[in-house]
Amino acid sequence: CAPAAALNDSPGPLPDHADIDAWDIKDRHSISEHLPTDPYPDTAAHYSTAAQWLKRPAEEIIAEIDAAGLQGLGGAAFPTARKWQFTRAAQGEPRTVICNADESEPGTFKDRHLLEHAPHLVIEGILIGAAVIGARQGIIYLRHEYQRARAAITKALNKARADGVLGSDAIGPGHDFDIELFISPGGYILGEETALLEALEDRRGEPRHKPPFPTTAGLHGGPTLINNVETLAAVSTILARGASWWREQGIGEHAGLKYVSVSGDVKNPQVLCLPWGTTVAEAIEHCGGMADNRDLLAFSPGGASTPFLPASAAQTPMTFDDLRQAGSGLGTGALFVVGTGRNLAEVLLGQARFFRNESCGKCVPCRVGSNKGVELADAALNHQPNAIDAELAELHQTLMRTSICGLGQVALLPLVDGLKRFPDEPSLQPLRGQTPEAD
Ligand code: L3W
Ligand code: SF4
Repeated sequence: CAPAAALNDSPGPLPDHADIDAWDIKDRHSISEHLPTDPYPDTAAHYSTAAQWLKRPAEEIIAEIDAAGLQGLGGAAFPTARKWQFTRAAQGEPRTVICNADESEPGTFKDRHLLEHAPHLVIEGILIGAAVIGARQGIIYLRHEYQRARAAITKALNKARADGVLGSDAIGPGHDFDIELFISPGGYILGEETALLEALEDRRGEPRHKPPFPTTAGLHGGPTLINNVETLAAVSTILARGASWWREQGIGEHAGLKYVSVSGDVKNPQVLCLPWGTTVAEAIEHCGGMADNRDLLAFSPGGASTPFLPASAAQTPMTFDDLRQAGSGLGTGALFVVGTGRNLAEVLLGQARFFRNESCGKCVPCRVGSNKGVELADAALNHQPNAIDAELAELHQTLMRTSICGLGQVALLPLVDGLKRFPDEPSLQPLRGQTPEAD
């Protein structure tokens, strides 16, 4: 196991090799420094929310989060208040809060923005979570390429310790609490919550079977609260401004605000903070519209795990329910925009390749099936057209039913779904045994 002292909380020298930080959207496009949900324009006010709420019963904190309607913003939308309630009610030690900052879903970079620009909001969310579940330790589990975020978190943690926010009696007399920064050993699957626990316990980072859920049996077998970066930042904001304020930020019946990473064929790829209920078309407009005079061909609203929808669905509000009903999902809120003139089949194959490459190999169907799907599609697209749509659909069903974790369940989904949803797309015809010209 990895004792707290062994956890890596020193940023060390920044490497000079090319890494993800070299891809700096701030350098290429204007991105707002202003964080619309940040309730603390004055940095001296940081942690005042925690100071007030920690005097109140934990049930009131959970009730306020519940009233705000907050759902997990890492991709799965599990009700946050329920997760906090389950973890609080679970018996056993050690009790831990983990911030999942291993943001790796393709097209997703909103957590990076929050960590770099508002680490105190995230730390405050962890602190409040710790008070609610009675945790003695907190961990920020960070994607290893996020060097600037690492520096920002380290600075913020040191400041919080110096100010007495973390450390002795942090969440009440006799209740010490501190937060360690742990750098993920790397690899997409290590952000899956149970693989993350394995890595923290110094084992090979492979997903565990669920249940039991981390709420009852997480790190070293103890109750563990694992939330995404944006979820924890939203908790601080909701408690600072109130659940009613949060609900009013949404459009119509939708509640709250959502950070969205927008990339692809838009003029200004960027992180947006949008009212819930904003449509896909409006998000594209916020980014300056389509780039290079292209029209919208398709979009994926929530990362590589969520199927592409056609341009005709662009008026769909960016909410979990609306996008699910439209046949896709909000996922991590990573809107990937594809313009006309692009080869959609290659985009879909690229997603399947990503999951094939990132499969940890624990389940045979995922390891073998994801590779088989990629090889079949690659051969039909790049060598000889072949009617493989039915075979791919069957393979996907097998992976859906037999994979331990979400990766295997979605590895072939965008490709299989795209074949059904885009019957007239020329680039996909080779997967139906036809050459594009034959249409
Ligand atoms: C207690 C129960 N807890 C569920 C908890 C569970 C987890 C959360 C959601 O995958 C998805 C995946 C990706 N008692 C519980 C319970 N929980 N039932 O609720 O659980 P689950 O299993 O629905 O999802 P997950 O395994 O956490 C997350 C999708 O998100 N995704 C992308 C993810 C990528 C990132 C990233 O790069 N940061 O998040 C995009 O769509 O496919 O389906 O905490 O323990 N009865
Ligand atoms: Fe690993 Fe794939 Fe199985 Fe997930 S589904 S545990 S990624 S082999």
